[in-house]
Amino acid sequence: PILLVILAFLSCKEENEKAEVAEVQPKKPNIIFIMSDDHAFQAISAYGHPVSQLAPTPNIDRIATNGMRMDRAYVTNSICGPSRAVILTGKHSHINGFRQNGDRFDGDQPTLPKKLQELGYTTAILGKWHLHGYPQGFDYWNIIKDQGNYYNPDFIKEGDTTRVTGYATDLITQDALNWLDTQRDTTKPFFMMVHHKAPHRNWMPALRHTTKYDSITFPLPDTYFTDHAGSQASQEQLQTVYKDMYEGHDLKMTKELGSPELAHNPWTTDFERMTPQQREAWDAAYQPKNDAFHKANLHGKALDEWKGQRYLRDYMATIAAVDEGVGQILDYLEAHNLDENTIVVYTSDQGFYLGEKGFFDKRFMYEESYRTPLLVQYPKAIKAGSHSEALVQNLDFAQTFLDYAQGDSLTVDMQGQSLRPVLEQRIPDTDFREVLYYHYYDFPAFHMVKKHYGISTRRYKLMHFYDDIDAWEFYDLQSDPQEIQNKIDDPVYSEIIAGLHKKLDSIQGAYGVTAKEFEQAPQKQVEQAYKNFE
Ligand code: SGN
Ligand code: CA
Repeated sequence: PILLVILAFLSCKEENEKAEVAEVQPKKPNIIFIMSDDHAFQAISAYGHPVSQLAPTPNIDRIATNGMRMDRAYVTNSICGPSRAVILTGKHSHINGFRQNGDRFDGDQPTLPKKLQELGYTTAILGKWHLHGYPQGFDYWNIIKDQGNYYNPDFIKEGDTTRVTGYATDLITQDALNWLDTQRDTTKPFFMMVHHKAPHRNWMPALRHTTKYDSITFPLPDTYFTDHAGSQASQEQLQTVYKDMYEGHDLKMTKELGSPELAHNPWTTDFERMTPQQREAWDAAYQPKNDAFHKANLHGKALDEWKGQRYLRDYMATIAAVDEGVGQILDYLEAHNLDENTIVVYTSDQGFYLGEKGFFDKRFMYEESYRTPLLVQYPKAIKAGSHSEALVQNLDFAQTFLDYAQGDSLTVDMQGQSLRPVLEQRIPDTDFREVLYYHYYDFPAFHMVKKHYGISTRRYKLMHFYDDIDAWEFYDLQSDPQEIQNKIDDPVYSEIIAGLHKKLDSIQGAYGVTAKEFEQAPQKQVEQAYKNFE
């Protein structure tokens, strides 16, 4: 017995020593950053929007249950490439140089993954890249070429492009699981960016999900039909569901009863890439519903509403595979005891319209596209089931991850703020940030949303549309959350608006915005673009 006591004492001592070592040198957290493309917060059931309640996302919601749901997360520039550049650099578009899709990312500049490598991390990026050039700062990368395709997409790995048979979302999830399981350097903490193509246009669900929501009638927004009074920029956009979607490519409508042949389908590549077997399974799912549509012989408002339903069914069904993939990654972490020490983030490169104001796509500084979903779990430090109303931005990710990776010695040349005090509920949400800055440049381009910049506070929003227009808009989100009453000329708000102008000037100064940022596109180019996209 004495021997047992001694042994027990010794092992206890050893445990204590281990614990001490662990305390002195805390293990750096792993980071998994899962970002989908164009995933509206309205389409994540943890956010409670009625559309999502009919098409829940149980696995994405697990992150909210395990951690924090952020209700006021925004982007700085609501479009794909620019959002990604902001996340990688922690700097606004005018500083990182990537203002609009089609720009080329200067990969030589300092970035989050490079910094994490310096701090001892192994890093990987899988899926959508969309910044041209190849990724730097990643030990492993396997990216989708350009926008990518849902079926049999091209992947670029170490410079080689290969068409891979399968469904993009599943292929990206599988690659993530493989990297975690067999490829990463297990002696190092890891940073993995999993960037889905889904649910980007043209919303092609996996074959197993093509009829998933056919029996559901989704609620269309109150503003689905609107005249956009008060917003010239909204009147002149080209992203209205029932005007600008292509009947074949976007809505998967067929030309006539009894035929699988698609109606207007200007970019044939998405469907042409399918194998004959995939196409057969697809047609077997879509032709009966398209035939039913032809028989119904809809017109006018009924047709516009039918298009809204088809859009939402496909959009939500495309998310189903993303949700399953998130579940598989979370399961993997739990099965391998990695969940406690891993920060898992779920977000989108921006928000998206599910028919609000009649829109699809993004770009505008209105809430649906300006806001982005943001869920974060990290059992060690973030309280399960918590939520936050702090005004945060995709600009903040880099500093947040570096803060967790590096601790209090953090000094970086970036423009965001670490979210750590918010995530760990160490400060009231209202203390985090008062004003957010936004600037969208991608004009003339797809959907013809005009260039604009602006600021938002917890309650108000002021924006200026410029280029072939010079129009200010102001909204009181408290009385008008749908942003349909532009109150820029309402004397009731004149003092508030004057105060916002001052804040706008000062935040532009603080972020280093110069006159160069407000250059106009040549008028001829704008006119031509309206013709091209109409
Ligand atoms: C494509 C889409 C557009 C979309 C842009 C930018 N058309 O051009 O609808 O706005 O991408 O999206 S598509 O029919 O070819 O998909 S982004 O998310 O990459 O910025
Ligand atoms: Ca996007």
